[in-house]
Amino acid sequence: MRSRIPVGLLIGVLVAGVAVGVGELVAFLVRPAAAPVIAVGNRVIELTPESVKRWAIRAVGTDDKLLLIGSILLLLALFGAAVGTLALRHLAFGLAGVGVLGLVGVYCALTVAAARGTDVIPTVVGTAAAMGALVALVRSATAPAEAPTAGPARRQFLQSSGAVAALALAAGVGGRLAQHARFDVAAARARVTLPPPATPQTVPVGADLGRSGVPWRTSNRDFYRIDTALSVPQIAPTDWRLRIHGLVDREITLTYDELLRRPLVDHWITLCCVSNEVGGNLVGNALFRGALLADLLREAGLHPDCDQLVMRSSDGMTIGAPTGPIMDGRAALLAVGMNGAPLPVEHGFPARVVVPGLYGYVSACKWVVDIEATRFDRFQAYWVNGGWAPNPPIRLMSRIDRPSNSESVSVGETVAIAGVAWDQHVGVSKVEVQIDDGPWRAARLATVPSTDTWRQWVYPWTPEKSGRYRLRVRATDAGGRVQDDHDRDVFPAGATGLHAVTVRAVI
Ligand SMILES: Nc1nc2c(c(=O)[nH]1)N[C@H]1C(S)=C(S)[C@@H](COP(=O)(O)O)O[C@H]1N2
Ligand SMILES: [Mo]
Repeated sequence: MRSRIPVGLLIGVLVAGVAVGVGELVAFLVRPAAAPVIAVGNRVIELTPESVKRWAIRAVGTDDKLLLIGSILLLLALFGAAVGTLALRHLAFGLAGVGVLGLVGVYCALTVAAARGTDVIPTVVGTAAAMGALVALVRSATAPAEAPTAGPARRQFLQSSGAVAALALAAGVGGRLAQHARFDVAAARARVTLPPPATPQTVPVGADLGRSGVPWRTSNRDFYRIDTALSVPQIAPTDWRLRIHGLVDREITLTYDELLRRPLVDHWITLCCVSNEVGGNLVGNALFRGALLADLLREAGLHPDCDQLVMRSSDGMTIGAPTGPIMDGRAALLAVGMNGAPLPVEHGFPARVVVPGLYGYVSACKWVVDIEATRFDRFQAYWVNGGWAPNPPIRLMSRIDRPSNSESVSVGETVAIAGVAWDQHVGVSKVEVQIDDGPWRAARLATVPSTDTWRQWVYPWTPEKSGRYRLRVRATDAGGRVQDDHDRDVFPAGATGLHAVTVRAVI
């Protein structure tokens, strides 16, 4: 063989594939979060500076997880290719390279939040299998020196490569399927029947303006998803426990059945992410069903000096919520249902917290398993560690959903400019629309069941001549405060500024 480099590259990529594939297979015996790529990915998320995370969310939105996994696999293939070429010269160096990679995996599996000792097993076994594959492939590639002709030797090497590739693929795909079969809680979720709420709620009359850009109710499928979970936590309802402890008189441990036996309420709540840009869609409105968190905390005998509730999810997320809003009588829910169904797994099944008037990162802990009553001066939760404000109020915000940016409209024809505005638990009293630099004109508002939701608005407008128009919107809250028009970044306490779209009127 003249050039050995392609052979080395191929060997390296295959060996990396074996590590990943066998790791996935063994993760079936441990748990999905222990799969090497997932463990490394979760650790990378933790170690990535907040500014890079924000850039990623802005650049690719909710595809950030795909981007991360793709990058890890690509890096792994590149590193593998280097190791493969090295191994053809000195097998020991190649093996050392695989070992280094294994150590990185072990480090990640052991140090990631909510790690368990057994999480290293898939990485260790995957690394060992990769070393075995490396030895076998290097032997098969170097044996031809003694072979009579290059032809059969080459064929033999290609055959071994093919076998290794098939093995890696089968282990990976099989492992993933087996993980799903063993750990997925979709079936357990489907068996759950939620008890009805004390007072059933429907879509409030007049809440849906119909022609608005987005429906009043965001369906579970369309509801934005923001979290750090590379593999969605799978918690069977029978295994779920919530422990309430810390600055309380009596610790409480709650099971799912006990939670369902508590009085449940249905409440429309608009949930919003602090990373939502002006005009963005990281906001949704759903009918949440749950038990009042304040009742539980009172039963536990919450101490008056507790000003922060630190909520932990099964995957080690920490979310610090201010105690005040949770105890002030609003519908702060330990939620089990969303739009009439048990919480979707991606949205926190079996249970999560939702608090009207607080951003998700300071309240809405999904897959919650632990609530510790503590103080802001004693504990800094995950996002606050990354520099986000510890306890910011939700920003008064309005958005134009229709027409969309750069849409064409017809001269002389009336278009419904429509959208939503929100300032949860404060309320929106007025929405105004401005065409170019014209006067601000009041839009028609839909009725709302409470101040805890967004409010749809619509403003009919007839462009009179052709050309470009800039449409802007601003809201006024229930206290008469007009929306801040100063442009501010989402970091560290939520974006401000007015949403504008440009349309073209044509004849
Ligand atoms: N366990 C866990 N809960 C979490 C998060 C997370 O990363 N992990 N993200 C929070 C953030 S930043 C937001 S905005 C909301 C989003 O909830 P959703 O995905 O149901 O829309 O969940 C919050 N709860
Ligand atoms: Mo968020």
